[in-house]
Amino acid sequence: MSALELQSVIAPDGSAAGHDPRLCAEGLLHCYRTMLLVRAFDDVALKLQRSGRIGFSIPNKGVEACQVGAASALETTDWVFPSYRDFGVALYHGVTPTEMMHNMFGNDRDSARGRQMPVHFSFDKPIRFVSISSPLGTQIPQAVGAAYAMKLRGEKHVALVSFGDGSTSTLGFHSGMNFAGVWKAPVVFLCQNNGYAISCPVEEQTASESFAIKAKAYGMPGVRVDGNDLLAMRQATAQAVARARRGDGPTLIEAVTFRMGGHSTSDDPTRYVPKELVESWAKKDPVARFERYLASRQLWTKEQGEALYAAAVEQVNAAVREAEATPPPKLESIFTDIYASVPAHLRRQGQAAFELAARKGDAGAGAGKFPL
Ligand SMILES: Cc1ncc(C[n+]2csc(CCOP(=O)(O)OP(=O)(O)O)c2C)c(N)n1
Repeated sequence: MSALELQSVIAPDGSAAGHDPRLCAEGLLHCYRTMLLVRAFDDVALKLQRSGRIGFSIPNKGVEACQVGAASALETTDWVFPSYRDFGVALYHGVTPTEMMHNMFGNDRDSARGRQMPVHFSFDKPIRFVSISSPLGTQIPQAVGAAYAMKLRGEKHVALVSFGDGSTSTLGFHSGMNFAGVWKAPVVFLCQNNGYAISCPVEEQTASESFAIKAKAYGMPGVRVDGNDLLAMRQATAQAVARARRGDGPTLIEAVTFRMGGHSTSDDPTRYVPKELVESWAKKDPVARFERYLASRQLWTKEQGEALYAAAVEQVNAAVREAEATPPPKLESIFTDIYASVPAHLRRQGQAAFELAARKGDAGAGAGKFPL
């Protein structure tokens, strides 16, 4: 398979004759429910942002199959080094919408206690889903280092690192790919080519004929996969994972997909994405494509799909109710989880601040806001 040939399994009409997804009916439905949960989270988060209840969210509409298909090929003992746009990977691996919502509201049950931006999840539980970093591409060398460490220790686990097309222009991508190739590290590079890096289209991101072909320069296979085809993503990731686990080294997967929403809920993509492009990708909607496949297996009807989506929205709404009712972090938590023992000068400064707050009272929500 050349680096430029697009791999797909599910035909546009939903048929996948002769393909064995290596998932039972319940496994396929778990993938479907996770995609619906991602979409429901998107819808609810947009309303929360528009009504001023959260700072922002990152839309995932259009990239659900790419993320869930890849996640479904991992074991829970494998590591994920995600980007901020990886809700499908997190939810597939057992993160709950409530845990994500605590971060979105920055409340006292957010594991970072409100010190991070929304969508920069980290989880207080034994899950191999690494906390999200804002600087693009930094997760790439981290994943390679972790994968190489597993190789040195003789562990048979794999690291999957996920990033967007824009992140291939970072130093982290080139150094990570180079080290992984040289060390034959057990890592899978998942480049989600969703068409844009904020407003920068892929044509302005690279002069290369594809992202997958960049793998050749680093001595590893590169594959281009239809990112809106859940089974193709699952198959390609499973092959890359098996190769890494065998000790044969890394693979670069370019998932060709499309971001059907804005970069974030603060963005207006209508100002730079041509209408015709949005319309052409809407016809390739990954959720509808998987529904057609499930229907061809007698696992889906329109009514069942609507009921499952309504259940997903209710699950996210329940998460909102819980997160919104949870109080903000206490001022005294400012040093919690930071130092094994708080240095004396910080303890003094903290004490002075706590005493001042006790005398003057809480400044109240919104006080001291950056004047934007
Ligand atoms: C090193 C660095 N440069 C710039 C930014 C600002 N920035 C945030 S998101 C983004 C676009 C990233 O696009 P891509 O990697 O394609 O991921 P996508 O958002 O499309 O999923 C940019 C430029 C950043 N966070 N880090």
